[in-house]
This record gives sequence, structure tokens and C-alpha cells, in this order.
Amino acid sequence: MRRFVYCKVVLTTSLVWVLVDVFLLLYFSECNKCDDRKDRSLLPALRDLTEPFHEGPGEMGKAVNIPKDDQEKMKELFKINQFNLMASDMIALNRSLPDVRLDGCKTKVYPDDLPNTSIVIVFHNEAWSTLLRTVHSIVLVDDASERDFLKKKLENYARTLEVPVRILRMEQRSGLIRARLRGAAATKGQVITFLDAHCECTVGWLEPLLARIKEDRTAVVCPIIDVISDETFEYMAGSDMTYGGFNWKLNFRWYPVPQREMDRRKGDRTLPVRTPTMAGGLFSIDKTYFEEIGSYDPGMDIWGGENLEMSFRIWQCGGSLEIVTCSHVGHVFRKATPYSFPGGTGQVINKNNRRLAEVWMDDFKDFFYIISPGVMRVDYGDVSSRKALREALKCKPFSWYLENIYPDSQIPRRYYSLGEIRNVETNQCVDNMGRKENEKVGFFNCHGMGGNQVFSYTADKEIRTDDLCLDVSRLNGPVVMLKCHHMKGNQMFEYDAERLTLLHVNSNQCLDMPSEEDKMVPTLRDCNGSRSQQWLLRNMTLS
Ligand code: UD2
Ligand code: MN
Repeated sequence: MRRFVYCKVVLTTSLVWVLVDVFLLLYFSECNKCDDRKDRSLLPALRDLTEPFHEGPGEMGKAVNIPKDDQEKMKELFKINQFNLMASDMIALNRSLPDVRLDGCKTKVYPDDLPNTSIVIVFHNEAWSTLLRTVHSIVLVDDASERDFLKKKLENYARTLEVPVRILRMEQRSGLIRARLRGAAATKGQVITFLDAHCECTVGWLEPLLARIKEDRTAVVCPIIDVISDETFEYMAGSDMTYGGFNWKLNFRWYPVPQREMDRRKGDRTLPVRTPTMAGGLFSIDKTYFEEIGSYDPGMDIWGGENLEMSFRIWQCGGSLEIVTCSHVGHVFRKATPYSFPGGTGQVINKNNRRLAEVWMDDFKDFFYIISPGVMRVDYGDVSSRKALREALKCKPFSWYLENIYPDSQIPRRYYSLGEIRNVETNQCVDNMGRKENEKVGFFNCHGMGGNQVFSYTADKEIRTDDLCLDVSRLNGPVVMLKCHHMKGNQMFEYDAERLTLLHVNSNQCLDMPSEEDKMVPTLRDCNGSRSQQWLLRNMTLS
């Protein structure tokens, strides 16, 4: 059956901070018995999203390559939004995209009476073409904002789509968190769907999200986020085999979906993946559940941290966070932010991160603080009302989350020490020297300041700093830092708290101070009881 779902789009911008509230009709495709012409008259933009609309740049999600002569101009325009504006402007606002769903998704049948949804898109100085493509790809639309073209021109454009548009204005730059709160408050749908302002939705993206919420109103659901290239605007399918995690610095990161989650779904990749965290920009949530569970932390500014805050809160307070693999939405990922961060980028993000760490992470916040000790100086304001929320909702501790939702977390649920690893002979410390994955670990005078000299010896007998583990692959070999694999093997060390030795079990050798040739790199040697093979694993305290 062809059906229309009554929707509302709320667009919030933060420069002059305009909040636009749009009514839109969402069109669902499967139809055989209905009157095409009648329905179409309501929906000027109606068409099969997977058929090229016209021959033109970017159709079917193809890359747009700029001719040599225009490269200079292109680079100039890139700076405005930190993506290839020239390419974006060449692409039709309603370009076609490939149907990138798993085959099993294409034949799924969803209930007729899905809840309706409001769509909230916050934006600050977005480009015209990316914003409009976001709106178009959910089939129709509108909006408004502060760059000149985001004012009258946008309203006029919306009018051509024959959908009512309501415009609200934020008084001052508030950041995406408070802008979304404002947008959410203005919605009337049963479900709120949040999108960034540079997205493109693909065929059938919404039904599986709404269907899952209909099944369970406490499920907060994300589409697979496909990648729209910031250089060419090529559309590239995202993987259903990655899910959301985070590291000690509280950066959101994608990690492979672990075997336990594949097993739970009995190998059916079309079923939702339970994800420890979400990227943050694209998700649907039951409106009353959004309110019940504490919406967002209004004390967070501009950008960052709200996605982990919400992820922890949902899991710890009894909901679930899922990636619905049958739903695909594209997003322009940028390498840099185009807009300002009043107060300074680091300040803002660290403040937000401190707020979430203080409220949700219990003592595990030490991992965040010890690896970036400078953060301790950032004022995070008052979190008492968020703590009260946690009380009122009777949310579970962070240790429960680590044990049950994220056992493969980079933060170990159980550990022996978190602090420096000091050599008894030289009184120097293991130090990652700011080096990266696959590089040797270093050795340096202990400074007691955390950061590069923080390692955790975990209950799984790995020595890790963030997501990197000390790893040795040959006899008498140097110690390198590799991604922790949880498979023991070359990453397993046994600490003897009396002899103070760190035995590398696989090679049956002991961790020793660096050799003459490689002065800065701890190494393995046959265990000989010398002081250079003795290590103090200290728990660092925060001041
Ligand atoms: C990701 C999320 C983003 C948000 C962020 C962490 C995705 C795809 N994106 O970063 O939604 O969760 O992580 O906070 O998961 N904006 C404003 N006012 C501001 C700043 C931004 O309205 O002061 C708008 C901006 O125009 C955009 C949205 O907020 O529509 C997200 O900002 P972004 O695209 O710069 O964030 P992104 O994708 O790097
Ligand atoms: Mn974005």
C-alpha cells in the first residue's frame, strides 16, 4: 500500500539561530493498487530515489571530479564549509543514490501503522546545496537561517514545495545540543528523528527505524551512516560490521562488531546491532522516551560529548541503543570544523566531556583524566541536576555498562593498576613517547604527570594505554604497541607482585630495561632476577 506519513521537519540554525519548523509528507514507496496521479500531485518531488532523475554530476551517488582549470577556485570554496562546495553545488538537490541495503532488507515488510516522526535538523552556517539535499532526501521540505540564502531564499524555496513552514529563532549561538533541545520541544510527532544538515537519505531508510521503535519504545535507533566524500561527494555505503565505541580520551570511535553480537543475532546481519555508543548526529527516538530519559544535558556547549552522554545514559538507565542495519543515511564527514567554537575548541569539548564523565562514569572517569591530565583544569559547571536525574531514573553503575554492554571496551572493567610502570634499576618509566600504533614503546624519566606514561595492567593480563597494548612477537624482541586484541598471545604478561617481574608468557621471557643499542625501548630477556627486570606498577592519584 502506498501510504503517507505525516511528518514535521524542524531546522535549527545557530548563527542567527533560526529554528524552522516544517511540515512534511513522507512518502513510502511500495504501491500497486493506488492512484498514482492523485498521490503525486501532493508530492512534487516524488520519484524513485534509486533511478537517476536526470543525467548529471553525482547521480547514483557517483563522484564529481572538478576539471583542472577550476582546481584553484575549488580549493578556495572548500574553506567555507570544509568540504567541496563546488562539487556539492553541481549536484542536483534530489540526486539519485544507489540502494546499498543488504538483500535481506529489501524484502522486509513493516507494519502499516508505524508511528509518525518529526525530523529535527540543527545547523550552523550550512551550505545551501548540502542542507537542501538533506531536506530533499527525506522526500520534501524547507527551512531558513542566517547566511543570506538561508533566509528569504530558503522560505521561498520551501513555498514552492507547498508545505507549511514555521520559523523560530534562537537568540544567540547555543551549540547543537541546546539547538536540538529547542527543536525537539517544538516537535509534535510520536518519534523524533535527528539528522545533521548535510545528509542524504536512501530508499527505505525510515521504516526500519520507526518499526523498531514501535516494537520497543525504549530502543534508540541509528541508521548505518554512509560516507559522502567531502572531496567528491561520492556516496559510499557504510559497513554493517562496525559499531560505536570510545577511547580513554572519550573520542567516539568505530570498532568491528564483536563475535558475541554476531552470535546474539544468529548471524542475521539484517537485525539491529546493539551498539555501546552512537556517533550522535543521526538517530530516532520515541518523543516521550526522549523526555523521560533526560533529553540532553543543556549545560553542554557547541559540539561534542553529547553523543557519549546519551549513549551511557540510555544503556545505564534501562534503554537500548541500536544500529538498524537496514536503514542507510549518508553524511558528509569533514576533516575540520568550518565554524567557530566560542570559548576555544578544546575548552568546549573538554567541558562537555567532564560533564559526562562526572555524571555517568563513576571511578572509571580516572582513565579519561589520567590520560589527559590538563582536562582537570577545565571548569565543568554544575552537574547536580544531571546527577539527580541519574538518581531519579535509578540508573545502573558504569561498571554494569562495561560488563554487560561493552565487555570489549578500551576501558578495562577490572584492572590491577592504572598509572606509571617504573623500572627499579633505572628509576625510569615506560613511556609511549606520543608514538602511534605499530611503533615501539619508549622509556623515559618518570614525570608523574600521567599522559604518555599511563598504562593499565588489566585483569586480562594486558598492559595497555588507551586502545594500544604492549606486544612482543619474537625472543629478545623490542616491545611495540599494537591494537589490543583480547586474544592473550603476544599481549599477555604476568605480573609477579613479589618478585616485581613482568613475564611475557608466550616467550617465557621477562620485560627488561632497554639495551645499549636501543636505549629508549624496553625489551625482553631471559628472566634472571636482576633489578632491571623489576617493575613497580603504581596507581596514580589525581589531584
Ligand atoms: C558528530 C555528529 C554530530 C554531533 C557531534 C558531536 C554524526 C554524523 N555527526 O559530528 O551530530 O553528535 O559528532 O557533538 O554523527 N551545529 C549547530 N551549532 C553549532 C555547531 C554545530 O547547529 O554550534 C550543527 C551543524 O551545522 C550540524 C550539526 O550541528 O548540522 C552537527 O555538527 P557537525 O556536522 O559539525 O558535527 P560532526 O558531523 O562532525
Ligand atoms: Mn555532521
